[in-house]
Amino acid sequence: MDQELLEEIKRLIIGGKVKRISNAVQMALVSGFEPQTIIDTMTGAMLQVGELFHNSDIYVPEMLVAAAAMKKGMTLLRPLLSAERQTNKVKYILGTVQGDLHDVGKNLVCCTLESYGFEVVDLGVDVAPKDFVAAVEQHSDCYLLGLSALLTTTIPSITATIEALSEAGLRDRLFIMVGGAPITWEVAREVGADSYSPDAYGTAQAALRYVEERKKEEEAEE
Ligand code: B12
Repeated sequence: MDQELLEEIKRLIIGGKVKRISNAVQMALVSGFEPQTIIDTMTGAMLQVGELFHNSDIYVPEMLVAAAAMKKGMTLLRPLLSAERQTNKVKYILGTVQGDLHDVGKNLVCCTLESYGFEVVDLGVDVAPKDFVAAVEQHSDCYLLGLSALLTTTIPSITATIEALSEAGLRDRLFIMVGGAPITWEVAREVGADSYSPDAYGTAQAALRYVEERKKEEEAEE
């Protein structure tokens, strides 16, 4: 298999070449690369984009087109993940809280979780507490929830969401993770979340760790 095809996908994501990404992904598939290998390549490229952005080597428009290219590639690859992974997935409800329209980081978290085998229920941006409650009620088998907030002024929306979940009697069944530029471990504790991560990779690792712990506890109880 031609490794250069993966290098090309990486370059297209970093360069935000939305129109050319589908063709490159198709070529990699035809040449025999597994969908997961291509997803890992795209995730690696997006992590590099995140780093370039944080070092001010690229700016918002470049980052947004890179994120769009990743999203386009994922729409092709998602249906191709193995049937076992499609049916045996752990769900993760994710959304940006009320009043907040930032979604680049949330989308990156979404793609990364999917690439690690989670089935993400993406509620989008500006999600009201009652809509988080409705989603958790609807997906009664889901115990993972991620709340994204990029504005200091929308941190209270996280608190309001967690309070609404408590009032609905749903809080205790959930492992709630929070993230976004103004969030720290201290903020996470203050709002009553269970976990925090500064990036998409850390989010996936923390979710995987929690799922493992939970499985062990369930096995011990049996
Ligand atoms: C792009 C951007 C925008 C775009 C958003 C486009 C979009 N579709 O998302 C636009 C132009 C629309 C925008 C608007 C505004 N913005 Co703005 N924006 C940014 C900017 C430059 C980048 C954010 C970003 O995409 N980062 C890149 C991604 C990859 O990183 P990330 O979002 O942090 O996500 C990572 C982690 O945080 C984590 N993560 C994210 N979500 C989650 C969730 C969970 C569960 C977990 C565990 C982890 C996690 O993983 C992600 C991937 O590694 C930031 C500055 C900055 N450096 O952060 C300002 C910034 C967030 N914006 C800011 C402001 C003030 C605004 C506006 C109010 C401006 C205005 N006056 O209109 C509006 C508000 C609109 C609204 N109601 O939401 C301020 C916020 C200040 C503050 N502390 O409150 C910032 C910090 C800029 C600044 N320095 O002043 N913005």
